[in-house]
Amino acid sequence: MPTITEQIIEAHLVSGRMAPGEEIALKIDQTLTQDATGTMAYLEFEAMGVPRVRTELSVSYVDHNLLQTDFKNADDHRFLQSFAACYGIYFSPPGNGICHQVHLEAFGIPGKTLLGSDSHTPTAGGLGMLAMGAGGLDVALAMAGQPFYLLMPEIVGVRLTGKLPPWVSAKDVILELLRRLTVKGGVGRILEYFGPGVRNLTVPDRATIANMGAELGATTSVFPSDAVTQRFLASQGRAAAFRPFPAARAAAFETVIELDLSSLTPKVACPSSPDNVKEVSEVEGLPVQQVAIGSCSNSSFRDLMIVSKIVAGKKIHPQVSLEINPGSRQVLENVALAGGLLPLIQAGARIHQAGCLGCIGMGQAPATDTNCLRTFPRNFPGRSGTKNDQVYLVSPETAAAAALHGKIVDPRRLGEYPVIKHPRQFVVKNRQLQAPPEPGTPCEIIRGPNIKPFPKLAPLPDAWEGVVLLKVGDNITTDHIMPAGSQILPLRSNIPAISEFVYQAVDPEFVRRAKEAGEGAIIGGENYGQGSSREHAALAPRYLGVRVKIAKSFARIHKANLINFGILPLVFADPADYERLQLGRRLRLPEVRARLLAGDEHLPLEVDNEEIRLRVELSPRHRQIIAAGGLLNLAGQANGGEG
Ligand code: MIC
Ligand code: SF4
Repeated sequence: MPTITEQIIEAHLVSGRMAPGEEIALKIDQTLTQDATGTMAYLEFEAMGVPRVRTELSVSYVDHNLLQTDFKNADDHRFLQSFAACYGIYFSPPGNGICHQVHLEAFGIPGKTLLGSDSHTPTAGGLGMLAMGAGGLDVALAMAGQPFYLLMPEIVGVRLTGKLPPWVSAKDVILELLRRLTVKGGVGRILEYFGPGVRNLTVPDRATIANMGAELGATTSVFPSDAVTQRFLASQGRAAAFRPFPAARAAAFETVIELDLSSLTPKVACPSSPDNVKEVSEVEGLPVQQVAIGSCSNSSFRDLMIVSKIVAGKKIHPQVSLEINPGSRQVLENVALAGGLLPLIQAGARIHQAGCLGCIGMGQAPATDTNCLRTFPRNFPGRSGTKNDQVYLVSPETAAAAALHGKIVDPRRLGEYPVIKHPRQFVVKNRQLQAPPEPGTPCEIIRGPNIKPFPKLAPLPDAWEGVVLLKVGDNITTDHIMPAGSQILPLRSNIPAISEFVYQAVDPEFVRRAKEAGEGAIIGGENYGQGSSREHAALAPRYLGVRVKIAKSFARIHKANLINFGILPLVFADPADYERLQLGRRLRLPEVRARLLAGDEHLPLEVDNEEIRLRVELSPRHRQIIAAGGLLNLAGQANGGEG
């Protein structure tokens, strides 16, 4: 019996062979976008000239850029709403919730494929979907009915046994996997969960685990679809969406990771990487000034209810700001109906609207030299909006314990563990989702002045010359490359403006240097470009003249984005050569265009008078895209344009 992943891939395979490392093309059933990546994705979709989306379902969520400090974000929201109506896309307005949470509640279907312009799209793997994050352009192509190309990942089985002990929850499961595997441990892999422990996890638990599989670098994570899934869908008024996908057996996997849920203890990811995992008991006593509950990894009904029960009848510590960011309007409404809101208010929590908020630095930046506990999936340096921030990632239980005590406390000290029951039936009638009008209904796209056209990108020259513009180390995140936060996020639909912030916190001189040099390269270590799916981390450097990136290895989504925008990602044949490429050195790739198109597996790089061998890990399709200067150019050529 094949794995669930293989069954879903098989049913959606358009081309290629299911052998690890081979390029495959998959039919995409559903897409999602969020506003921070969506505006660009829809501009790209519009450029393709397709009159209406060709998926079974496409949804446009507004959840990231919720602060409206001037017209920009509000204009983008209106653009997205009007675009959705014109092109057959569902629209989820601001305040309705985080895309991944709302998608679980309202749209996810076991066995379907979902492509989202957000790296946490695998959250829907908790429902038995094959859900993957991608750059906006790949999502735009999927909306246009094109297949999604990826290298067939290795499918790794995670065998769960036992049952979570009191005060230990799903976040601790994924933190344990991050401790064992690190932020690169999932690269090129899909994690499929099976074993007797699966049935002891609810769908929101599974979603938390699948969500942070993104932090392992995994392509996605997949859970079985079973009686628990059936009950969840019924509780959402969607019993008809259920399809069974029973758990695979150990024999179906070449590699199996064993994880006994009963043996787990409360964990914490210390600053500033999700894999810097310790036992909560090791950091007990550390003073805490901010506690934030929410984000796409922990903001479900259960997550808020458990916090409510823990703080009920008590007051939060006077030095702590407790921030509650509900995952969706539905969560907030159902928590309120179940009596969970009042104890939070009375304990002193600050209740915010449903959305990403502080997780992406849209407000809630912590004070200087303070410690902050968050139930979020990422704590990359500076992501909170504060320089030198100290962000610890924990479960809602550990977060609530700290909110009461003003310091990190092992939640197992809190006494009896409250039991939270999912309602058999959530109140779902107030979902504020706007279905698209019938085809042919008159509509108009509303564009604000912040929305700038897509920049023109030149094709790859016959021989390429440039200088080393920047050299960085291992595990560079897209937050380093293209920071987010309330100042920069509103510029996501304006490439010339947002490019001024590339690598801002790493090297404030980078942009000036790049502009002066005209063309250049960036040198990176292992796992270059991990984290978010933001294609701006490829497009904005490209706009500044970065045409080549040379690293020891690349993260999947970022590499795909580099290719889509005509940046050549090259890998050191000998990682020791990393030491030989210093800032400012002149580089030359002779006959690069011809060699690339001829399928050469190695390229010579001339560095002053020396030569370094670089590996080309690209499919024939990738090579054509890069030679054309980017995917939109290639599509333009195919349509008879000049490219
Ligand atoms: C993130 O968590 O980093 C984001 C913000 O959701 C990104 C998307 C973006 O940068 O717009 C992601 O995860 O892909
Ligand atoms: Fe939003 Fe944070 Fe989830 Fe990204 S990780 S989608 S910013 S809640």
